[in-house]
Amino acid sequence: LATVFWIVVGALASLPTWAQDLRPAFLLTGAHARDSQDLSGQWTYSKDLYRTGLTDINGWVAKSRMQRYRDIDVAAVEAKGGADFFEFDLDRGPLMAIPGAWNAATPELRYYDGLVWFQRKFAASPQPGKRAFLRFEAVNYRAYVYLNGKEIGRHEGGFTPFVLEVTQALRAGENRLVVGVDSTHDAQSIPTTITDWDLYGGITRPVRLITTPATFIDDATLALRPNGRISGEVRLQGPDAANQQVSLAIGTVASVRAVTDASGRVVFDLPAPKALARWTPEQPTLYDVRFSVAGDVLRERIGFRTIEVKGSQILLNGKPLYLRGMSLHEEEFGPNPARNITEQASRALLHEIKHGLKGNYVRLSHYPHSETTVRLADEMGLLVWSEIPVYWTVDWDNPAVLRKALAMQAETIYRDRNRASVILWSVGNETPVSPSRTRFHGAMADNVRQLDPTRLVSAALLVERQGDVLAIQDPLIDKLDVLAVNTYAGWYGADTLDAIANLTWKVPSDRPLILSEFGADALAGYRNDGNRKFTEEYQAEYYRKTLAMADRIPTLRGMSPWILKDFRSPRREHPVFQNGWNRKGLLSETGVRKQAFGVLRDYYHTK
Ligand code: GCB
Repeated sequence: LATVFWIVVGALASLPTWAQDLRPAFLLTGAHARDSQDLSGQWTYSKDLYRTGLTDINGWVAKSRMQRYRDIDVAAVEAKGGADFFEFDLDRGPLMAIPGAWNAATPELRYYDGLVWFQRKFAASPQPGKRAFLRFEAVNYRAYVYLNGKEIGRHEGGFTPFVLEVTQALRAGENRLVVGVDSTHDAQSIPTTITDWDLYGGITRPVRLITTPATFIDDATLALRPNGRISGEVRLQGPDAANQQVSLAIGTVASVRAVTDASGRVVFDLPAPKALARWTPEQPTLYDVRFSVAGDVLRERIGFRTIEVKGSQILLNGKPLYLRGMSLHEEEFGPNPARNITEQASRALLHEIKHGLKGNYVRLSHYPHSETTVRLADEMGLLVWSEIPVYWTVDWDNPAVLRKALAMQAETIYRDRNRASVILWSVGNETPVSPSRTRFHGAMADNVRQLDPTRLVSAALLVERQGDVLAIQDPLIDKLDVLAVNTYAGWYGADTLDAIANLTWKVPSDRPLILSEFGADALAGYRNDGNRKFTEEYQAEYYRKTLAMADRIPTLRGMSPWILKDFRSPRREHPVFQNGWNRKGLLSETGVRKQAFGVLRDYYHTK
């Protein structure tokens, strides 16, 4: 389709310039608390493997017959009789619950990878002087959005939100929203076609129609700095954005005012009030923060804490921290997950980490998880590692791909920078070392620091084996605050479990290290004497040996073993033990605890 340009490839200028154009046009920070209509519910759909809905434009096929996004009452046309006919009708299409991935919705779509059209009709009553926006929390992987037959925008990237203004396209009465969702990945997508998790195509997170005044608060952020000050900024958008008085209230402990500049922006910088309670995993205090201007209010729940690295220590509010963590995929408990992360589903997963394992930390792998999950982490007191899916292989030499990564990172940071729980931005997972890959990650690390100087930068690195010595040989470490490695000795490779006891680590002594992954498969209920892989005993013993090894690393400041729960992965097709599931969970897919769960819980009790 010649008219589609996902990414405008410009010359790669200096980083600050990227950082600026990477800011999405609209953010609608705090969207969950805004005046909105939730478009969740039953949508109709039409699958489109040959992409006729997109490609039959001005083509040989009559223009009208297959374009699913047309604003047309197909049944009414048919009732009239005559020459016109159509080869779709979203009004009479099958139903699917949105949000949710199509893979779990019907067996026919279990392994479907391609384009599907979704439609939702909704009533609206646009008011003069107000603006309307559609906010999608996530569409995996590409979205083509049409309102009442008009294209209103596109988005690439399966895990980050996007906001499209629809003030002009919205009409009084019934509106027809059509979204083409293309799940196909390729060598230039992020991630590429090669991962170890399920595809989960679809509108996987909520969609909302949000109404704002003509001039509104598009973004507001605040953070506690190690210098004891609270600083942040507010940005207005609209005709009256300049010279507006903005009021900020942090619960009942602080309130200040300031006036926006010509661009509608204002910076706040105030001493932290004496009474301000620090957010910690043990006491996750959140304040009701209120940003207001004439005609608009933005409400947030914000926790205040500092995070720093000093030598090999990670300091939370100035105190040394040990991360008792767990890795997590975005996939709810149950035999047929749909990546429908309701608050209840997310709470059930995080509860097992926080209370089942006595953890204080979660690695949200390998992509930004739902806003619900990150907000719950704030509320429940779990520190968060956040990453975008720059995973295994990426087209490192392609500037358009780098730009995609930076844009995805920007969308994630703008979305989550008010979350106290998020302490680490990771710039990659297990990417083989090469000069172009290191440059790529280096640009990502610089971008993170530019966008968010208040958090730490890390990456899950590959471990280098030199006899019995495990080492990190990676020039990227110069760009990282916290080193992290994935290690699988005793599972992948030739080592027996007993050999783990002989392994030693050679890592920089001046920086904190975390084990971002280690793990072994076990099928819940499969028991044996412990020598066989896939038994619960083997996995439990693997954990004992690996934890003993971890205790021998002087700079180790935490871990996020792989993984809380068995998760769907098309890579894993052993017909007895796997059947499409990666079995490295400490819990089965339905939440049954394996032996190793108790091993890790007991270990965390001692930490
Ligand atoms: C890894 C990957 C993770 C895989 C895991 C495994 O190193 O980071 O995505 O699922 O190993 O199970 O092999």
